[in-house]
Amino acid sequence: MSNQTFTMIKPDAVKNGYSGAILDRIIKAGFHISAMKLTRLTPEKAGEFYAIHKERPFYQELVSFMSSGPIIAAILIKENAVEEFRSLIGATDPAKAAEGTIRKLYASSVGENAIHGSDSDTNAKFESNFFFTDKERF
Ligand code: IDP
Ligand code: MG
Repeated sequence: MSNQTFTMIKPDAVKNGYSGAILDRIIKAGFHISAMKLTRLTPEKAGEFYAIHKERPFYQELVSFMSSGPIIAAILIKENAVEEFRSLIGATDPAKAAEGTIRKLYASSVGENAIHGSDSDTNAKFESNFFFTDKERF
Protein backbone atom coordinates (compact mmCIF):
# COMPACT_ATOMS: atom_id res chain seq x y z
CA MET A 1 0.00 0.00 0.00
CA SER A 2 1.48 3.33 -1.08
CA ASN A 3 0.56 6.88 -0.11
CA GLN A 4 0.60 8.37 -3.62
CA THR A 5 -1.95 8.67 -6.39
CA PHE A 6 -2.29 10.65 -9.59
CA THR A 7 -5.26 12.65 -10.89
CA MET A 8 -6.35 14.71 -13.87
CA ILE A 9 -9.26 17.12 -13.89
CA LYS A 10 -10.49 16.27 -17.38
CA PRO A 11 -11.26 18.75 -20.22
CA ASP A 12 -15.04 18.72 -19.59
CA ALA A 13 -14.66 19.78 -15.94
CA VAL A 14 -12.03 22.45 -16.70
CA LYS A 15 -14.24 23.85 -19.51
CA ASN A 16 -17.34 23.83 -17.28
CA GLY A 17 -15.58 25.83 -14.55
CA TYR A 18 -15.48 23.05 -11.94
CA SER A 19 -11.71 23.02 -11.32
CA GLY A 20 -11.86 25.14 -8.17
CA ALA A 21 -14.74 23.20 -6.62
CA ILE A 22 -13.08 19.86 -7.40
CA LEU A 23 -9.70 20.92 -5.96
CA ASP A 24 -11.50 22.17 -2.84
CA ARG A 25 -13.07 18.71 -2.34
CA ILE A 26 -9.72 17.00 -2.84
CA ILE A 27 -7.96 19.24 -0.31
CA LYS A 28 -10.82 19.02 2.23
CA ALA A 29 -10.70 15.21 1.91
CA GLY A 30 -7.17 15.39 3.29
CA PHE A 31 -5.02 14.97 0.20
CA HIS A 32 -1.74 16.90 0.02
CA ILE A 33 -1.00 18.27 -3.45
CA SER A 34 2.60 17.30 -4.16
CA ALA A 35 2.70 18.55 -7.78
CA MET A 36 0.17 20.23 -10.05
CA LYS A 37 -0.02 21.78 -13.52
CA LEU A 38 -2.49 23.11 -16.08
CA THR A 39 -1.52 21.52 -19.37
CA ARG A 40 -2.92 20.00 -22.54
CA LEU A 41 -2.33 16.51 -23.94
CA THR A 42 -1.63 16.05 -27.63
CA PRO A 43 -3.57 13.13 -29.19
CA GLU A 44 -0.25 11.21 -29.26
CA LYS A 45 0.38 11.76 -25.53
CA ALA A 46 -3.24 10.92 -24.63
CA GLY A 47 -2.94 7.71 -26.65
CA GLU A 48 0.24 6.82 -24.80
CA PHE A 49 -1.27 7.58 -21.37
CA TYR A 50 -4.30 5.37 -22.08
CA ALA A 51 -2.37 2.66 -23.97
CA ILE A 52 -3.79 -0.03 -21.63
CA HIS A 53 -7.22 0.71 -23.18
CA LYS A 54 -6.02 0.38 -26.80
CA GLU A 55 -8.28 -2.58 -27.56
CA ARG A 56 -11.40 -1.10 -25.95
CA PRO A 57 -14.15 0.18 -28.31
CA PHE A 58 -14.05 3.67 -26.74
CA TYR A 59 -10.26 4.19 -27.12
CA GLN A 60 -10.39 6.67 -30.05
CA GLU A 61 -13.22 8.63 -28.41
CA LEU A 62 -11.24 8.74 -25.15
CA VAL A 63 -8.04 9.93 -26.85
CA SER A 64 -9.86 12.65 -28.77
CA PHE A 65 -11.78 13.81 -25.66
CA MET A 66 -8.67 13.87 -23.45
CA SER A 67 -6.79 16.01 -25.99
CA SER A 68 -9.75 18.35 -26.66
CA GLY A 69 -8.78 21.01 -24.11
CA PRO A 70 -6.68 21.83 -21.04
CA ILE A 71 -6.51 19.49 -18.07
CA ILE A 72 -5.12 19.85 -14.55
CA ALA A 73 -2.70 17.06 -13.66
CA ALA A 74 -1.65 16.48 -10.04
CA ILE A 75 0.13 14.08 -7.71
CA LEU A 76 -1.75 13.55 -4.45
CA ILE A 77 -0.45 12.24 -1.13
CA LYS A 78 -2.50 10.57 1.60
CA GLU A 79 -2.38 7.27 3.46
CA ASN A 80 -3.91 4.55 1.23
CA ALA A 81 -4.16 7.21 -1.50
CA VAL A 82 -5.23 5.07 -4.48
CA GLU A 83 -8.21 3.47 -2.75
CA GLU A 84 -9.23 6.61 -0.82
CA PHE A 85 -9.17 8.71 -3.98
CA ARG A 86 -11.15 6.17 -6.03
CA SER A 87 -13.91 6.35 -3.41
CA LEU A 88 -13.81 10.17 -3.42
CA ILE A 89 -14.30 10.28 -7.22
CA GLY A 90 -16.92 7.50 -7.51
CA ALA A 91 -17.81 5.03 -10.26
CA THR A 92 -16.70 5.54 -13.88
CA ASP A 93 -20.32 6.07 -14.96
CA PRO A 94 -21.69 9.11 -13.08
CA ALA A 95 -25.18 7.54 -13.20
CA LYS A 96 -23.79 4.75 -10.98
CA ALA A 97 -21.57 6.96 -8.80
CA ALA A 98 -22.45 7.31 -5.10
CA GLU A 99 -24.01 10.52 -3.77
CA GLY A 100 -21.45 13.19 -2.87
CA THR A 101 -18.70 11.78 -5.09
CA ILE A 102 -16.91 14.08 -7.53
CA ARG A 103 -18.23 12.22 -10.58
CA LYS A 104 -21.80 12.24 -9.25
CA LEU A 105 -21.54 16.01 -8.76
CA TYR A 106 -19.56 17.11 -11.82
CA ALA A 107 -19.50 14.42 -14.54
CA SER A 108 -21.92 14.37 -17.43
CA SER A 109 -21.40 10.91 -18.99
CA VAL A 110 -19.34 7.73 -18.74
CA GLY A 111 -16.86 9.20 -21.25
CA GLU A 112 -16.80 12.81 -20.08
CA ASN A 113 -16.56 11.97 -16.40
CA ALA A 114 -14.74 15.01 -14.97
CA ILE A 115 -11.79 13.33 -13.28
CA HIS A 116 -9.18 10.56 -13.44
CA GLY A 117 -7.79 8.58 -10.53
CA SER A 118 -5.08 5.89 -10.68
CA ASP A 119 -6.37 2.35 -10.12
CA SER A 120 -3.22 0.81 -8.56
CA ASP A 121 0.05 1.79 -6.90
CA THR A 122 1.94 0.70 -10.03
CA ASN A 123 -0.18 2.89 -12.28
CA ALA A 124 -0.01 5.79 -9.78
CA LYS A 125 3.77 5.74 -10.07
CA PHE A 126 3.77 5.39 -13.88
CA GLU A 127 1.17 8.16 -14.33
CA SER A 128 2.94 10.54 -11.91
CA ASN A 129 6.21 10.03 -13.79
CA PHE A 130 4.41 10.54 -17.11
CA PHE A 131 3.69 14.18 -16.12
CA PHE A 132 6.22 15.22 -13.47
CA THR A 133 9.96 15.10 -12.77
CA ASP A 134 11.24 14.70 -9.20
CA LYS A 135 12.11 18.43 -9.04
CA GLU A 136 8.48 19.40 -9.68
CA ARG A 137 7.26 17.64 -6.50
CA PHE A 138 6.81 19.23 -3.05
P1 IDP B 1 -11.83 4.75 -14.66
O1 IDP B 1 -11.43 6.11 -15.17
O2 IDP B 1 -12.98 4.82 -13.69
O3 IDP B 1 -10.68 3.97 -14.11
P2 IDP B 1 -11.66 3.02 -16.99
O4 IDP B 1 -12.50 1.81 -17.21
O5 IDP B 1 -10.23 2.82 -16.63
O6 IDP B 1 -12.40 3.93 -15.91
O7 IDP B 1 -11.76 3.90 -18.32
C1 IDP B 1 -10.90 5.00 -18.53
C2 IDP B 1 -11.70 6.16 -19.05
O8 IDP B 1 -12.23 5.81 -20.34
C3 IDP B 1 -12.96 6.53 -18.24
O9 IDP B 1 -12.68 7.34 -17.12
C4 IDP B 1 -13.79 7.26 -19.27
O10 IDP B 1 -13.34 8.59 -19.49
C5 IDP B 1 -13.50 6.43 -20.51
N1 IDP B 1 -14.52 5.38 -20.69
C6 IDP B 1 -14.68 4.25 -19.96
N2 IDP B 1 -15.71 3.52 -20.39
C7 IDP B 1 -16.24 4.20 -21.44
C8 IDP B 1 -17.34 3.95 -22.32
O11 IDP B 1 -18.06 2.95 -22.21
N3 IDP B 1 -17.58 4.89 -23.30
C9 IDP B 1 -16.80 6.01 -23.43
N4 IDP B 1 -15.76 6.28 -22.62
C10 IDP B 1 -15.48 5.39 -21.64
MG1 MG C 1 -8.93 3.22 -14.99
